[in-house]
Amino acid sequence: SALAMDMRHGLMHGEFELYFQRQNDTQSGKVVGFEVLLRWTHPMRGMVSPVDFIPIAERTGFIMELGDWVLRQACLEAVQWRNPLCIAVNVAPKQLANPAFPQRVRDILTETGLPAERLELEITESGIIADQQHALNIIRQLKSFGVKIAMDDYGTGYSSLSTLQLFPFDKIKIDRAFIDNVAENRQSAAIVRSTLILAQSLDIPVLAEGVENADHLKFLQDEGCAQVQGYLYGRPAPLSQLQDVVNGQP
Ligand code: G
Ligand code: G
Ligand code: MN
Ligand code: NA
Repeated sequence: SALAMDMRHGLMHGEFELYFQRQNDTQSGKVVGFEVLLRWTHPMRGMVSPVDFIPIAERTGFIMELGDWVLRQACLEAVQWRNPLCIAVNVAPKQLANPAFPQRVRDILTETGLPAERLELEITESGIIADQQHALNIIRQLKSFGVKIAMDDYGTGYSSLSTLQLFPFDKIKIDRAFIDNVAENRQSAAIVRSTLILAQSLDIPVLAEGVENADHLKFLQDEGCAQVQGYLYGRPAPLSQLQDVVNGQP
């Protein structure tokens, strides 16, 4: 498609940019890291959402190049910060399935000098269900050199108990669909609570996404959710707007 061709051209011409969204400790309120979110400003169409271009990049295979660029760029940025905050980078299923992926990540860390402990990779269930053993093997390699693995969009897929038991996740990110109405909707509240209890029994910290207001935060504080991310703390923003956070007094 036209958009697929434009993406290739756009990557070479600097049309892609990284935005960063804070992740905060629920109790102290302190920033602990950022999720890295890709943005594309198309010369004719303006801002194109990743919801629209990531699926195309996945279909065409361009995600391999694009994902590589995101990872490298994010590490290059983060290594320059005065405050050694973590970065969480989204990894598409096709990237994760690539047997060369762990070595690629390792090379990027070596090239950029970012300590592996500062990098977390966010993967979705669709990235691990096709071939569980293969995915597990790749995840183990990544973890062997210190990279952390987060389960993204938790609750939207099968999210079965066996998935959580089989995969050595360092974090579970509850999808924002469940946080949205957590204060009013008993079903959402029940899902969030049971996820927190389950994660606690497996000793995996939980981050809640889409925290937009004080009611959301209060609920998550009361229920013992470790980390929060959402508009209450900050929208995804370019690094130029986050200088006080990454380079200021910690
Ligand atoms: O930034 P926003 O909340 O609009 O992102 C929309 C979707 O695009 C989310 O599901 C997010 O995970 C995905 N996304 C954003 N940046 C990247 C990226 O660099 N790689 C991949 N694979 N997905 C991304
Ligand atoms: O799918 P993933 O969790 O990777 O993507 C996160 C998406 O959620 C991004 O598109 C980001 O812009 C969006 N987002 C982040 N915080 C909030 C929030 O508080 N409310 C809403 N509605 N969306 C959010
Ligand atoms: Mn994510
Ligand atoms: Na998510």
